Amino acid sequence: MKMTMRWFGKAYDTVSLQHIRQVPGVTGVISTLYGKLPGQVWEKEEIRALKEEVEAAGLELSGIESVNIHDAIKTGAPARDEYIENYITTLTRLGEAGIPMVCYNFMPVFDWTRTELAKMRPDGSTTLSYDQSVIDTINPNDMTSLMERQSKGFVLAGWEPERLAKLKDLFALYKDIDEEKLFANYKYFIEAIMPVCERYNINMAVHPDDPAWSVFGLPRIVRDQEKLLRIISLSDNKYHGVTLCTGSLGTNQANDIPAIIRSLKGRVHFTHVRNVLHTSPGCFEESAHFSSDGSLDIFAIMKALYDIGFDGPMRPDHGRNIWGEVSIPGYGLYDRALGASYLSGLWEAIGKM
Ligand code: CS2
Ligand code: MN
Repeated sequence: MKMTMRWFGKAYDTVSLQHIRQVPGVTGVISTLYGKLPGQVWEKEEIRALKEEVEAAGLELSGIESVNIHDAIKTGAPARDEYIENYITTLTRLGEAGIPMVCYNFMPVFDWTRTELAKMRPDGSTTLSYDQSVIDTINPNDMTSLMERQSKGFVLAGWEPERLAKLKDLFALYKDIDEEKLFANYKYFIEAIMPVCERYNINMAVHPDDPAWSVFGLPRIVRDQEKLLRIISLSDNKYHGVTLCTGSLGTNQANDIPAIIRSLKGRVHFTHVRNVLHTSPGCFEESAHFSSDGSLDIFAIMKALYDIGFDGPMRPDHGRNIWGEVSIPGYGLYDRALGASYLSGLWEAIGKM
């Protein structure tokens, strides 16, 4: 396992590479070209500059999160081949730069979905939370403004205002898309990109849907053991794998995450480890990483990862905002640094057991 932290780039992040470098055990960052829209080709020069900047700070660029997938690909629209070509060009350039892993998701319209971005916890920290009853009563059109209102002016990954401005058209695109069609379109995409991944040794790591169920009637397929195994079976190629995000899969209490990890041996290419606290049915908040603070057994999760020989990048996922820190919601320095240290500590202990 390589411990990393997510970094959004100098222009967007409140956390610097120098800060990340000082978190014990962290050797790399996971980053992206944050301004890119799904479907846009990444320029060689931009990739090189990002890599050099990270390396100049004494860190490794351990992977990209995310290279987002255009909705034409997810819906199988006529323009998909053109967008797949663009995706392959970007992967080729990332491969030439030696990037070993690319994270992406296959969620229709909305990426991660929360109803509150700064819910106050008893200890005075704030965190991201989700309440299904809020989602059930609002119009999807209001979702973007709900998020925007709470974003404190920061750009939220996966919530590109340019894309979501055309929400009506987006929903129209998905009108006839059910789970089966999504699987078929996914297979078409993954088969098309595997040769370039093989050529450059790029592990592709699909991120689970968050929360792990359908929202606003849109199909979601990356959400439990059965579906993850079906996704893996779309291609025998070992470069086709998953981002094991415990916080996303853990939104559904029926998901046995250690069992899921064991069933995906060899195909877990990236891990996001964090905890969630279930407060009532359909409601949860993001707790501190410690097992004792949430509903997940983080030790059992780390043990399962250790047992399957996981050797890819890991990162603490969203953290709470603590000690008065103002940051991109979920992406402050302090709580993620505590999370990274806790996870590194568990890993060392498991190794010595
Ligand atoms: C998620 C996603 O892990 C996360 O922070 O909230 O935004 C994730 O980065 C994407 O779904 C991956 O494409
Ligand atoms: Mn995640």
